[in-house]
Amino acid sequence: MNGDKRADLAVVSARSSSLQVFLNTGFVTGMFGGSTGSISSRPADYEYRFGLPGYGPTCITSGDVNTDGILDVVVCDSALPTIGVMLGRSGGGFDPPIRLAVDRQPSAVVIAQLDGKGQQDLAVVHAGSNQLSILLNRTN
Ligand SMILES: [Ca+2]
Ligand SMILES: [Ca+2]
Repeated sequence: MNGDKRADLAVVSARSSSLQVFLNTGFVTGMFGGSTGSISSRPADYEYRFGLPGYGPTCITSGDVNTDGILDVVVCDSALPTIGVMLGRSGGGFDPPIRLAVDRQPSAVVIAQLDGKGQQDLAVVHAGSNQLSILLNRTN
């Protein structure tokens, strides 16, 4: 997520209504916070606050949605029938979420090419219904 070719960790919390990114330091014993620490005991390298605590995101996935070579994330919103696409910034971090309407209580999302047209599309399942939402990417 910082372009150094080392896989990093991004987590969301509905309770604190936040997205946190922990960068991979590249050392096995020091990866994600050190051999004596834990992920939760280390401050995040990047944090985004969505709004009211308790109404935050419940799932996250990553991929390059707009194919600009920078990793993006897509989060499920626990309170609204939406998902949020957060485009990665070249210098690190993410833009505020672009909210897309789906069915109630989105609970998992995947980024994949679903219609064979080359762009990354989104598929969403919901805890609040038996619907599958497919959002096809129409950007050029
Ligand atoms: Ca990295
Ligand atoms: Ca991107």
